[in-house]
Amino acid sequence: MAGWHAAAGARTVLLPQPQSFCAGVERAIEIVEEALARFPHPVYVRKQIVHNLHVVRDLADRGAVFVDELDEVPAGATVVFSAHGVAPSVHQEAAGRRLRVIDATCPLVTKVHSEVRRFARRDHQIVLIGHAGHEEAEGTLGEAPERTRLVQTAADVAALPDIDGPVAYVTQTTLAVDEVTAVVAALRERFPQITGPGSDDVCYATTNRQRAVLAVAGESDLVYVVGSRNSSNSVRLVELVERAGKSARLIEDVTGVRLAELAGATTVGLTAGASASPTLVARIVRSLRRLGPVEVVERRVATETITFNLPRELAS
Ligand code: 10E
Ligand code: SF4
Repeated sequence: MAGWHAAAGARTVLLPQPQSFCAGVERAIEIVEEALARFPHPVYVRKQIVHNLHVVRDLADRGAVFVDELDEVPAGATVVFSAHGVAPSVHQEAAGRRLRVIDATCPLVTKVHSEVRRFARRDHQIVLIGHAGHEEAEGTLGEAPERTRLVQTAADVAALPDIDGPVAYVTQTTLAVDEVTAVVAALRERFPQITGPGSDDVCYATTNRQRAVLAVAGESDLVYVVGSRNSSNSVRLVELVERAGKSARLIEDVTGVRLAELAGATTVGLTAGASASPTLVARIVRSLRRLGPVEVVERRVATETITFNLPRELAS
């Protein structure tokens, strides 16, 4: 194999923990599995249930039909809403079409939607820190579109118009903690009276995966992050490692591993975003073992025990 000799040799693989599936993703996958088991097929899923190619392919193989918009779902059929959440207008459209809806929105995303509604009821103008075009941001914006503005950076904050009256901010759940801190600081300077969420909107899983990858980045010659391109939390992990001055690469699975970059990389960090399965990580470790002896070292910064109940429609 070309490059095999250069890449061969003993190496250490550092596995930051936590990594891989979070509670919201596990719940969303289980919701589709349960819907497939209980309801007449086809079971439709609006958008990717989570932003991972392998998860989507696997559920599609088992009968789930992924669609972009509700008008692709026949009246009366069952449709699952993705873990990223939807705007109220999507719920209204589904009700109008007499669809059986099973909502796989992560409860921690639902919490952000509730904050927006609460601020809106109190007549606040709202700033959402998030990424334009991302499904979670679209859904959250949809709670109070007439009074919510989206910003991504401190420069976006500077470009905001003056706002009369009370102002509040909320955030997407999968942002980089250090970036949110910078944008919130800019918001506080611009709007000293601004109120925020009771506790941070960046969720426990995002925070833990970021802390964990930073705990191994310094020692790693290269860090692989397993995840799909459209997975915000996975991309944030890559950027975080790069901001720490180290090399990182997002790979979909073992096929993304390049022998050329492993030459001289005797310590490799290996993590996975919240929507990437741990089996993808295990396969990469197995393939690295074909290049020589591998010592796997786990670095755990937190233990996650959180689980979420299934929605009412599937609870019994
Ligand atoms: O692109 P994201 O990181 O928001 O989503 P993902 O599907 O890769 O990971 C799960 C995160 C969710 C559902 C958003 N809170
Ligand atoms: Fe929920 Fe956080 Fe996982 Fe998103 S990343 S699904 S908010 S637990």
